[in-house]
Amino acid sequence: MIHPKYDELKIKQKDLLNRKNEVDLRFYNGIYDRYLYPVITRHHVPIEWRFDLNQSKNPYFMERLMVNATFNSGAIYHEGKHYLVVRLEGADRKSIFALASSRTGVDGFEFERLIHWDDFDKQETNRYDMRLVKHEDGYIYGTYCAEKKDLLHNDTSSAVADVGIVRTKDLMTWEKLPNLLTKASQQRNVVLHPEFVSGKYAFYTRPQDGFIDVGDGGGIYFGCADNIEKAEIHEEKIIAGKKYHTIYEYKNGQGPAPIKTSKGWIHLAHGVRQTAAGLRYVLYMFATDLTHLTQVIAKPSGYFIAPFDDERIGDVSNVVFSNGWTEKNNQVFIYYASSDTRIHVATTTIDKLIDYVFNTPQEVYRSNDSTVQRQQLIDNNKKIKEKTHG
Ligand code: M1P
Repeated sequence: MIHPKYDELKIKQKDLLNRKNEVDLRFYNGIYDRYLYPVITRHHVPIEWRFDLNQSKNPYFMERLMVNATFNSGAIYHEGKHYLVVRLEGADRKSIFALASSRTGVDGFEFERLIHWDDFDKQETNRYDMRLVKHEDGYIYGTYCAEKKDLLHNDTSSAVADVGIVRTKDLMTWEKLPNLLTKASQQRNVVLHPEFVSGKYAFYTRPQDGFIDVGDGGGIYFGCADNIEKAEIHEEKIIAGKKYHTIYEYKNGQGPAPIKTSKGWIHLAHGVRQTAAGLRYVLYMFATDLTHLTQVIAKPSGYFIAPFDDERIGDVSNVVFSNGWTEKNNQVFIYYASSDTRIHVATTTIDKLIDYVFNTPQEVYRSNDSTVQRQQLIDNNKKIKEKTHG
């Protein structure tokens, strides 16, 4: 016998999993569509992953392993499905990776399995924010933040962020490779480039001095490793740095691996600024040259996605963060998490992203120049209206 509450919870969850998602008509910018419902929340996590069904051991049908949040997921389109490697955070604060999939990409996501690998890095305490990349060597790689205690400091909250690397061919069995080595004391938001660069494995990195604070340098860098089995980057070159009075003034980081288009590699990144209410995370875009991968060739002004409506509230409020997107027949599905709590999707097309990145007024750094930029738009529109309406 299973506790009667089980069937009740299953029925409720089935309704949630079967719920069709719809474009959120309250929002329009012509660049992407937002959707009414998050694609994954903690309520999507199977009952069997949280409750012990053994009546004699769990007579009150207690939730034995609670889930705090589901967020920051890696994403890949593979064999007809949109797969997410979700950061599933338990009540114990530990993040674990769980695979979920959907055929539509906007609804019907169901958890399939937890992701395991041979645990040879015994210092790794927490793992999160995986980026998935189908590399031209034939493997699907995952790079993630492997966090451990900073043994040089007594403070119980001081930590070190390393870069874990795993790989798979089928998303079922995963092989752990040694962590990436670089000259920086810490790294987060490290992403593998999908193609070889002069026969090497290329990475987008984000060196940092501290666990939260990136320090004086900071920004998205690029570096290559001779091999992946013992990956080591000897030299990193900055691509996109922090800059005073921008949305990425405090720090930034590469989102998923860039998408190759006819005009350039299109990147999604997060930018962070300080406010009186704490850090604010938004997403922005830029493009790099198809052959000179460290050369930024376009950078539309300001943010691309910012927290909207309910997205503003969560465990870490005023945050949107993306480490995964999928592409299918020119359609792009951007998976972003809000406030470190749940996962949403925004949909667009490659053509729209090219138009957005290359034809949006580019970043200027002073109010005076922003005034000029907006005045030009107003004046041009005035002329168009006069021509049309006389
Ligand atoms: O809490 C917001 C985000 O903070 C960190 O981002 P960054 O790497 O730029 O410091 C990450 O821990 C991320 O997981 C989290 O969503």
